[in-house]
Amino acid sequence: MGIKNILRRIVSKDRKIVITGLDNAGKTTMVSFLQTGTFIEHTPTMGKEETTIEVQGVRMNLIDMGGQKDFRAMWQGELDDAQFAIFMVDAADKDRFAEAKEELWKISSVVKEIPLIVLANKYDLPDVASLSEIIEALDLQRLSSFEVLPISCKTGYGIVKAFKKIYYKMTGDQLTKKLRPKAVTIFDKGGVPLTSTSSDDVLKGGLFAAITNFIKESFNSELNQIKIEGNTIIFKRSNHLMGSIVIDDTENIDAKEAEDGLNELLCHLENMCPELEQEKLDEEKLKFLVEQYSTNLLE
Ligand SMILES: Nc1nc2c(ncn2[C@@H]2O[C@H](COP(=O)(O)OP(=O)(O)OP(=O)(O)O)[C@@H](O)[C@H]2O)c(=O)[nH]1
Ligand SMILES: [Mg+2]
Repeated sequence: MGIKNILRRIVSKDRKIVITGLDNAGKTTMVSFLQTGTFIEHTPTMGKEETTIEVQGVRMNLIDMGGQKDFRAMWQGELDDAQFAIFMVDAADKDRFAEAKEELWKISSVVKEIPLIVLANKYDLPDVASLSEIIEALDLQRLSSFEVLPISCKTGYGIVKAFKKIYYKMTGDQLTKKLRPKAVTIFDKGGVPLTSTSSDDVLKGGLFAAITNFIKESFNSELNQIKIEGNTIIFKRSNHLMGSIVIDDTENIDAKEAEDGLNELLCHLENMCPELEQEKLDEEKLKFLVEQYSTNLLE
């Protein structure tokens, strides 16, 4: 065996990430969101489930632990040879914070060996606890190191940010993000803009009008990409919606990646809005969904 083989072995070693937290916290929902880019309903995990995902050349072996009482005794054994620990808490279920604290503290000695991140889930719900309330309720300041991040495994809110953090803590490298759009706009089937999110006031000038015109025109053509005022606009259609994404030409544009990002968002919206099948449209809901999901695209 040559030196290259040995190096490859070390470099390509899977990183083991163990995901713990009370039952119903949303652990399995997060794993499936990472795999599919959208929300899927799951039944409670019996024992544990293993999944491998690849993030920028690093293979992450996600161990999704069952959170019901009977399975909690298994957590420590899995954590013993892990490289990273996630503890997930349902931020809307304040009545169970004391129970969550108790379980977290049972495994708290892991922080001496590996990084631990607390994910405060369900941040799509209106009545969630603030991060400082969670820090206090779980007594996190007493840990030698901790980090809490808000996410939603239903809408995707904060997921990329959380995984960037996890990747950095585990590898010491920054997860580079190639796609950095300036704006994302969703239109109805007729080309009427429904909602727009942008990283600055990029849509204030003539650009927004230009995008809207472009969308109308592209009905009659195969055109799905144009350049306006130093920007590239990419356009995509799903069953009931349309979307556009604006990228600065000074960025190293990977059109395929931009299209994939937009496509993921559209698939997610179609999945979350089954009422679209009945030609019904809830604009407020759509706005909220785009806002939450866009945290993964705009940053
Ligand atoms: N509103 C909302 N519901 C969520 C979110 N994430 C998960 N859920 C719901 O919470 C419930 C539990 O999700 P699971 O992913 O099965 O929870 P779990 O932590 O894997 O539970 P165990 O396997 O029993 O440990 C499901 O009904 C999910 O649809 C979220 O971000 N927002
Ligand atoms: Mg589960």
